[in-house]
Amino acid sequence: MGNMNEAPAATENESATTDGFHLVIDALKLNGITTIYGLPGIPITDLTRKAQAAGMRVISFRHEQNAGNAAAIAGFITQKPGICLTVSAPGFLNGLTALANATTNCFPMILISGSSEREIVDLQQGDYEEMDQLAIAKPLCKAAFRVLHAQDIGVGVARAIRSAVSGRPGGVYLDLPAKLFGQAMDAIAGKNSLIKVVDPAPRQIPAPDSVKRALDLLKGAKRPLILLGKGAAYAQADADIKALVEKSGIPYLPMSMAKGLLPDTHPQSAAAARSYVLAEADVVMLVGARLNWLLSHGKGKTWGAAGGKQFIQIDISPTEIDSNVAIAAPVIGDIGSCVAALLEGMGASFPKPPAEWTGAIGERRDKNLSKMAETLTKDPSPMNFHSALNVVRDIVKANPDAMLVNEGANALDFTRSIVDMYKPRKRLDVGTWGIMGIGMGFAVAAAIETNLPVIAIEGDSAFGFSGMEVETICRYNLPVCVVIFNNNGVYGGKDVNPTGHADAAPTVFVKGARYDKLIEAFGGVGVHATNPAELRKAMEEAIRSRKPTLINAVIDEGAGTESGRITSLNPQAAKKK
Ligand code: ADP
Ligand code: TPW
Repeated sequence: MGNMNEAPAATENESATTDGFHLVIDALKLNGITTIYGLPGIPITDLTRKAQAAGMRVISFRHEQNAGNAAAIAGFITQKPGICLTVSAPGFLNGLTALANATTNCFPMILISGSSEREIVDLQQGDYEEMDQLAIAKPLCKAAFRVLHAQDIGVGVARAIRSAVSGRPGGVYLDLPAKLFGQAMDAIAGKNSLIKVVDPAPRQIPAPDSVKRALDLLKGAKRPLILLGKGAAYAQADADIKALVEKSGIPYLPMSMAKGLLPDTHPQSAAAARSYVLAEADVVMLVGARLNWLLSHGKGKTWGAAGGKQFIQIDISPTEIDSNVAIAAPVIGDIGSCVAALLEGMGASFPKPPAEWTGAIGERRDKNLSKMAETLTKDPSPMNFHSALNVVRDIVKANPDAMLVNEGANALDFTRSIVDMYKPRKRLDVGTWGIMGIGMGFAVAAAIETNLPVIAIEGDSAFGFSGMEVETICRYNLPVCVVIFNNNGVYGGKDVNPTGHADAAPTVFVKGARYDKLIEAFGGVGVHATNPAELRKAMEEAIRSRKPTLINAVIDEGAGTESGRITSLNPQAAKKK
């Protein structure tokens, strides 16, 4: 006999409620976010399961930092905030490096972390993984929010999305206490509480007088130069940027992640005459690039002794202007709108730069390129960076759609200068901080977001920071080809312990390590390559087969220099040189 007081079996009533888990998932999906990069555990394990059940892609990592880096670079590639999901305290902290790095690099991402209960945290009563995460995240990101009630999830997610992608993009933290997930609410009310963000990154049209000021300055220049930064790559205004460069006839330099915005083989590229143009230019137009350390702060020897340079700066952030040197003509707006306005203002008869300037650049460029070509043809044994990168250069040329991830010191600097890029947003690297550890996270996201083959050129030290994610690459069967430039240590492997003690020198690793065996543990393809022919064959096969591959490329342990190209920032090493 049924008891009338018994809880009813699944009825309409039950299906008419929703909860925190589902509201988070629905809020993300409503805003076109379909992938979560994360790592499960209390209190978000069920969120990962339910998200997958709801049709989202949930990419599970082995360490949150790598999930965070994946989310950040997904944001850079897609202009949608990449989502990183972590557990509380330790998982949250593991994700923070990536969140801070995203903010520093202007990549939109949202770190969502489960957290302990406010009542216990605030009284410091020692909850499981207790930590005041919101307070800790705040100084490291653009914005930070906490949601306490299920009915506020829609607002919380909407605010997080807007904060990440509007204006200068960056990292956002969203704190979701464990209790929130189980909170039930009426399904219709829940649905109505969600917000589909309208125009999340509104265009910002530059003021017409700022555009005119910039054009007047450019017109009067004798030695103009355009500098394209990763902000220009992010903006996805590729056709207009190309038109601006070509219509003006002005030589340009791409910053590292702006390589390929125009093909590196473009006749106006001054990359092979970089120091000459930086020193000699009289008017420099920055397009989505900051005058930070990567550009010697816009002053000093790099920029020529004479001084008197004038800058035009296109940026979405008005407070970036004058950050290092005076900017004569700021143009504030989104790059798409600014470049379009400049193009329009140029009209049909914009003067081309003087031939003495473009001619002098051309001469230096040709000389440097032929010197480089000569170096690249040498075939020393063991390989050096040049002979190995000559192979990578050919492979990328033959596969211009492939995504290239790059980290290390020498492995980074030589790859940047030797491997030409042909298409926008293909080169993903250590960015503004020169951070090691982005490699495998970036590689996973590049594959997931684009489905294109990914080549990761990694210093052996750099690889170690995220190396365990080769399991992730194998698990999702991603078309990633990791090439480790193995020179037995940080910068190289030649240091010795001066005391004669058995401990290795601090920069030296196990000699002759076989990183290729690592991926074999997970069913991937491992290759040990000791010469350019073996490297070429293995890379070609990896791209053809799309199988997870790790190539251990043996490089002369004495081939690099300490700190690569930034030895000058390392006074001790500079003295040794
Ligand atoms: P790089 O390292 O390549 O020199 P930075 O990261 O230093 O580039 O600079 C990127 C700049 O681009 C930042 O100042 C940022 O505010 C700006 N930016 C990013 N996205 C946009 C955009 N859509 N429109 C205008 N400026 C942008
Ligand atoms: C998070 C300092 C800069 S470059 C580098 C380190 C440790 C590794 C260089 O050796 P690698 O490359 O990768 O083998 P190569 O080609 O020169 O041999 N911790 C972090 N970020 C940085 N930048 C460092 C340490 C560093």
